[in-house]
Amino acid sequence: MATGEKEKTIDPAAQAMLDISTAEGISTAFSRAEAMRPCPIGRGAGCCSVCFAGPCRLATRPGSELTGVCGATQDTIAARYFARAVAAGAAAHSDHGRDMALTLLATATGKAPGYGIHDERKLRKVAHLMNIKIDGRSKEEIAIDVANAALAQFGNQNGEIIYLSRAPQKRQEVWRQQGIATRGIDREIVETMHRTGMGTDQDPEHILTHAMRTSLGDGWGGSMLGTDIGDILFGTPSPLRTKVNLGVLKEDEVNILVHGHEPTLSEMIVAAACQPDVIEYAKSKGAKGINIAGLCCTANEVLMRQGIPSAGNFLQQELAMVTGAVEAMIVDVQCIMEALSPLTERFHTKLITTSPKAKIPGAMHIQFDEHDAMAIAKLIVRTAIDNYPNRPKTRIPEYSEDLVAGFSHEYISYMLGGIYRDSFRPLNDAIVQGRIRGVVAVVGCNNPRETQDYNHHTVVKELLGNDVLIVQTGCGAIANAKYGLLTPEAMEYAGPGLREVCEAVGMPPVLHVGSCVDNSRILTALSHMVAEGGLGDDISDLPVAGIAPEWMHEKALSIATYAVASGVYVIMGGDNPIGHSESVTRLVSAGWEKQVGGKLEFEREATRIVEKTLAHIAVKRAALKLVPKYEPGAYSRTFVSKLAQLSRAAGEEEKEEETAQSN
Ligand code: NFS
Repeated sequence: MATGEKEKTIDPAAQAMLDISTAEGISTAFSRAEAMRPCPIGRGAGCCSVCFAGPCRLATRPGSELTGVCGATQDTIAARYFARAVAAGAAAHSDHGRDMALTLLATATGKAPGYGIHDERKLRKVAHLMNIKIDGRSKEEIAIDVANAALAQFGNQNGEIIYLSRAPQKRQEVWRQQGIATRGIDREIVETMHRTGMGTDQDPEHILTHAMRTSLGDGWGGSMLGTDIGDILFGTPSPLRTKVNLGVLKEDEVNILVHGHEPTLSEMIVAAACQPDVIEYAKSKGAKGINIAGLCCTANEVLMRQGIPSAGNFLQQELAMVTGAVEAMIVDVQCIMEALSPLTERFHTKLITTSPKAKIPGAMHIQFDEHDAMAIAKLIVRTAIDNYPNRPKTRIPEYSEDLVAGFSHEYISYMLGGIYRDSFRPLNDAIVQGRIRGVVAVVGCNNPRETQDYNHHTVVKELLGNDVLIVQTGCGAIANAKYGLLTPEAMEYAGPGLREVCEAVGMPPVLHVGSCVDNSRILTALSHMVAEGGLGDDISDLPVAGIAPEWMHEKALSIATYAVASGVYVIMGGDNPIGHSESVTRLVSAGWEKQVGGKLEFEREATRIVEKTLAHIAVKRAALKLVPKYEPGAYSRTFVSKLAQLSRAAGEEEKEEETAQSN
């Protein structure tokens, strides 16, 4: 659903804060998105700015014959634009992974007091995958080797990064045959930047193929290392119950929001806030205690492992400040709106930047250093406490919902198979029998160009009703948590087959598997499903799909690309970012399907996303000769049909409007 005058969000908490913002003339991403129409040329990659003979504005209408000053065609420009976005996204996730490896090294060498190795089993598992000797060695010795091997993945020049070997054999062969087996994480990102500068790679297909190689270094490299090392340091998640939405803020406690992406600092803030001297200090300022909550993917990191509540997803960062109840917002990297800083002039919240990589004018900077983590975390928490007496009248919306999170692929396997024989067998069997039709990952951001959470919610609810098991990460998981879909009670939306399986296993039908780097857990789970047997011999054979219905970040394009390169059908909501080139749009869908078995499509309407996903699952099931046969229309439940009617009506209205305008 596109953003209209009334429909900015389906979240009552966000709506309450938006009403206040409108009444008080507070600018938010919602109001700015309304005031700022997207540039019609830039939106579909119709503009090139990689050299300074330009920028060259090309496509103003499809089929335009214009080229850039250098002769670059619309197709080359769109391919370069896409590849650069993938490189930027891969860089963000991978730099996160690198920092985790550096923290592990500092921890294992005794230079990061306060951190420890919490999951030795996972450490040994990762060491085994990396061919590192385990027997007779201390966990620190093993961890040093693991950290160094991880760091070597970034600068590796030849051969392949180690984790590609976790994929099914057939998938690895596809990568080698296509020349996209990642050599080194950094190497491919740098090469993308080189190739896509003025005057180097000018063959759109060739550029896009390298984009896949770069993205695989994210999914099977930087992100996977980020996840694994996060688990080693802070523990592999297992289910826990907590709360979500702005209502988790507390009237009578010091509210500290951790926002951004990396768990290193946020874990330490959580630990610091539990120290008796710090709690006493808060009480001395009149507060009853200290309440930590998260935003964006930092929220998911500490939620998955510590049960720390989430105040909301991407579009709720400004709204949290508007409650007047946030003493400090601690940010590190990624997805932090610059608009938070001017907001601190109207509210008492201290915006504290902590990463050596990210400063914001107007924010306080307390640089985090893992070598002295607890002291810095305490300083930050005390700064928040000192701000408590400055709190104005608050207006915390009374909306919060329970959720169950913590489904690492290890836990999923254990949950399915039991402690003595953890395995994906029961899941594969349920898919083979048709009780579960397929598995779909619904992931990614919010985008103020879309009604907040609407597509996330609609797509998931509808797929559940069609016996599709859902896995979620990132802001998408938070979106559905806000409406109670991440609880066992969500079973009421599940189709009869899915419900039966979930009840037998004792799992909810929507599994929160973590932050965006934890999409790598999904790659691992898919590889396990293939290894388990009965569903083909490659990821591209599985009846699965990936959806990012409200994405906005370059990271989402990188995730989509590595999922496709791993053999998955991916649908992204919103506008097609390469829409000015029909040929490049075809290359990433039909073209990539031929090359690697996965494909990428852009589709705005939730109802179409659902239909396409179910049709794809049906095709894959038919290829595997699984029952039930694909019956067109069989999945068109009332809800989908109603949506289809609505979207058709909306389309007709739009057309009428266009006709009226052109007359
Ligand atoms: Ni998590 Fe993915 Fe950002 Fe949300 Fe989007 S980028 S890393 S999903 S908005 S935090």
